[in-house]
Amino acid sequence: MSTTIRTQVAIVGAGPSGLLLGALLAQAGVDAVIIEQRSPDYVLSRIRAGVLEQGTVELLERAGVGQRLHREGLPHEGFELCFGGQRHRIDLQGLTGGKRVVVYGQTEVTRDLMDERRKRGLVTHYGCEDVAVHDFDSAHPRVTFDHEGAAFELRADFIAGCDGFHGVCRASVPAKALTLHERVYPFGWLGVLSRTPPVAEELIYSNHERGFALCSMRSHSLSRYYVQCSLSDCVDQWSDDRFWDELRARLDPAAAAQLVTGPSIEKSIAPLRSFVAEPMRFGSLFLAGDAAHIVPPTGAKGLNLAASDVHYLSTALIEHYRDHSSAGIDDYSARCLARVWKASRFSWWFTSLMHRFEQTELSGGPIGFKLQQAELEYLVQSPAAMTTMAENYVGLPF
Ligand code: RFL
Ligand code: PHB
Repeated sequence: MSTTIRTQVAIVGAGPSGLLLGALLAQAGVDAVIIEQRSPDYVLSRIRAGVLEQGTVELLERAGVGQRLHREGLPHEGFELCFGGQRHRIDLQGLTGGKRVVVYGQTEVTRDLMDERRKRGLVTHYGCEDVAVHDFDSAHPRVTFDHEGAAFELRADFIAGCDGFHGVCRASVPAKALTLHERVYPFGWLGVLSRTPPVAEELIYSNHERGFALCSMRSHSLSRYYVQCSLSDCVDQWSDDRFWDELRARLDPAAAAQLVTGPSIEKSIAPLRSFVAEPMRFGSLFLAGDAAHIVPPTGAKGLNLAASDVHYLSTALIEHYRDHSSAGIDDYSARCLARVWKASRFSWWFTSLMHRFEQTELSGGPIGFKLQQAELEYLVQSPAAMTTMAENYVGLPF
């Protein structure tokens, strides 16, 4: 016997997509229940994104979680490209008519959304097992799951699949209804979080013969750094000393001299992938965020794409309940995918420009490196090219 629960929107996954959707629906009086397989602490322990586009910031404000973000987030008006031993600034604000990004960790976004949900008394079931979605080709979809030893059935009008790349929602769609596009890159990112002041005020993206490096941050006293590594590497092979030496070697002499090192408080390796599943709606099941698409992190677009999906989805569902209109629901997939493909293109391009590729790749080896240097030189000398880059980095409108 299972216990039946009823809601308007069943949300699978309490990552940023699911929590943000829940918050926007709650603002409009639409009832939603979130089902998450992990614990709150586990969700909060995942160190991921750091850069929020202005559109994402505005959406978080609308969801009622803008206060701490404005207090503690670091507005960035530009970033630096490093190559040939020198740094070149990309003036985001000047090139885009005043737009900028905010550095604020995904962990903090998640924490703010969780706190808001708790304050409003909204229901999230953490630690759910055997989560399964059913009947989404009908108007009566269901989610079944086990929670603390008891079986539950959640009946809803719609299911939002916000359960990330490895989730159950996309995997439940019949293969013939889906087209999958995928590229796996032949390297990974080794990331380190350390309680040290960031090497510079702005982010540094470095193209170096030894491989890509990125200097980012979470605050004035917390740094986040990445180096391109081999896919076969494991974290144990990377002592803190080895990491700092490698990062220093990939920076310009001035930044290398400035780098403050310290013990790592988190260290992990992430593979890089471009992935898009089409379409993003199947009857009463909608996919949003990493459940539908993955971009390599070079362009800082993953979380921001999750936010634009959630904007389209929340608008569509609110219109459905408030105006009895199915227009937003019918257009959901096409509207999301138009933006997803543009961000995927930018992320792929920036990844291709900044990383060292093997000799075996089409544009790899020494000639590939030379071509990258030529493109980077062109980029920092051409206002048109820099504007294109800045426009994409701050985020296309949604
Ligand atoms: P998430 O965050 O993966 O959350 C999905 C949630 O669903 C749960 N789940 C299930 N729940 C119930 N039943 C099941 N069967 C379930 N299966 C899974 C999971 O436990 C999880 O809680 O997806 P979401 O919400 O779509 O959010 C996407 C973002 O997390 C992701 O796009 C970004 O982190 C990507 N990303 C970046 N994005 C940016 O916009 N800017 C950045 O600077 C940036 N940097 C990054 C990144 C991702 C990285 N990694 C590790 C991939 C840097 C890195 C290193
Ligand atoms: C991060 O701070 O984790 C970060 C920043 C920019 C990126 C990717 C990750 O492009």
